[in-house]
Amino acid sequence: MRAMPRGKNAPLELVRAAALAKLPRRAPWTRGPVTEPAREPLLRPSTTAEPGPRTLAEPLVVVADFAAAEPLVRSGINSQRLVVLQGQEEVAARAAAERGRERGDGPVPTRPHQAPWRTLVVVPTYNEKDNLESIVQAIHTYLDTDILVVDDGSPDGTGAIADRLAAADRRIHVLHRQGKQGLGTAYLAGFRFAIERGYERVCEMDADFSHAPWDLPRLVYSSRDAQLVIGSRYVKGGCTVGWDFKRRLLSRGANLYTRVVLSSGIRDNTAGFRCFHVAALRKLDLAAVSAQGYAFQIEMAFRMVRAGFRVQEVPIHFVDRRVGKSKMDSKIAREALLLVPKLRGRVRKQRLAD
Ligand SMILES: Nc1nc2c(ncn2[C@@H]2O[C@H](COP(=O)(O)OP(=O)(O)O)[C@@H](O)[C@H]2O)c(=O)[nH]1
Ligand SMILES: [Mg+2]
Repeated sequence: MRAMPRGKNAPLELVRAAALAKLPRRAPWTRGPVTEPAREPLLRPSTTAEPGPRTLAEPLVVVADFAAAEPLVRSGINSQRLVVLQGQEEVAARAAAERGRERGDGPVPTRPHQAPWRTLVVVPTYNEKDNLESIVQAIHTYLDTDILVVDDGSPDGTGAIADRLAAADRRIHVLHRQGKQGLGTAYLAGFRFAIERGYERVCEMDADFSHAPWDLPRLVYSSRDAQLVIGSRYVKGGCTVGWDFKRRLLSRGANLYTRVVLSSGIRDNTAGFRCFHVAALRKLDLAAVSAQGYAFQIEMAFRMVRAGFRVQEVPIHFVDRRVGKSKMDSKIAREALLLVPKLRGRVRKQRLAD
């Protein structure tokens, strides 16, 4: 095992060594950036799932901290292969990550990372009974954080599972709402909860493992200088895995349309994996947010940009849900189509950032 470099350049040396040793080799005649194939098998973050054989064969890459991890992910390294030390001892961290990968749980840290801010992760649920317990467990494997489940009276009993989890762990909270009221209003309820209870960061994350739990601490750590961090599929190093052509076209089309109409500079406007500064949300007029469905993501990102806040996109591999059904429907798509052009006139430019 390689010894940890010492001295003031230690983190840099570590990254450089790791990068040089582990970057996929390129034939000299190939052009363009070094990237791994987008469609590599998912190492599914569940104790019951089988680990992807190719992913396991690829060596782990050790980096000193989350800041050092980002350039590697942008260069095409799957974050699933990253052992981010962030204070952990290297030998133990590598061993824990290796064991985690073999179990199918990803590059598990020796202990959950501690966010430097009081953080709440909001997980909206509608019929997620087969995902909820394992996603909550997976989140807590990677990040010691509070979690708020916002359940819209799921007919499959997800709400009762959430109550059981909350009763066993003080970090878990549940908000029950009457009937399916849409993703946007679920997140707004989560934001209000975060504001009222004095959290400093609030994250959005799906319950269905589309968002890798090991990417959650990356988002939170990246929020040091950005009031909104977006886990982005459409920046260098990001991708979607497992979606059929129709779903890819819908997402790409929605993002292209939004980019052209709003020209806010954001590439993945519909992404649902995010970290906000609660202080920034306090300054926004949340009562004015009109979108109820997925257009909510477009509207929130645009409002943040218009208010002068810094928005940063970090690449993620988004993986299609493993169990349960998508709640995406034509009504949700129509809402986005009609709302986007209105946002330009409706959301005024103002300087709310310090
Ligand atoms: N509370 C609540 N959660 C929702 C609603 N619609 C979707 N969700 C949740 O939002 C997340 C994203 O939805 P999903 O169906 O996976 O969308 P997709 O990934 O775009 O296909 C999942 O955790 C869903 O359970 C809703 O109306 N209310
Ligand atoms: Mg999903």
